[in-house]
Amino acid sequence: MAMKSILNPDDIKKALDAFQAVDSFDPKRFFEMVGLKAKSTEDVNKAFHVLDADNSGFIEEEELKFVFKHFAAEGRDLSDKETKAFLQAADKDGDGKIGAEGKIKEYTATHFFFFFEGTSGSPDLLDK
Ligand SMILES: [Ca+2]
Ligand SMILES: [Ca+2]
Repeated sequence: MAMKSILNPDDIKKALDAFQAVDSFDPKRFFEMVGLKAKSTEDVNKAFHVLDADNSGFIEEEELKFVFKHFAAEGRDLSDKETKAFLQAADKDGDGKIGAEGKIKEYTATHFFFFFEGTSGSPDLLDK
């Protein structure tokens, strides 16, 4: 499974170009630009699986660092600062990894991509 089979390659390219500068990464904008926001839960789950390279069911810090690589082979690595900010934004329960957050025990990749959105578009389960 590659991101290119889930997302539009033109959108991927635009998004990667937009965050080419080190420390410019904005995860919320990025996931909007690649078009994940408009995707079905199924597709978002697929994308989550791509990013969860070791299949642990979670996206850990070392996987976040290489997020761009999963979108394009030439994508840059995230800086430590970007990786930490990304993790902090997404890791609602503070266990150092992204996946099922807080009381949500079930595997719910949708949370990963929609937590940035507050209420609109985000599953009701979030933040409870
Ligand atoms: Ca993992
Ligand atoms: Ca977590």
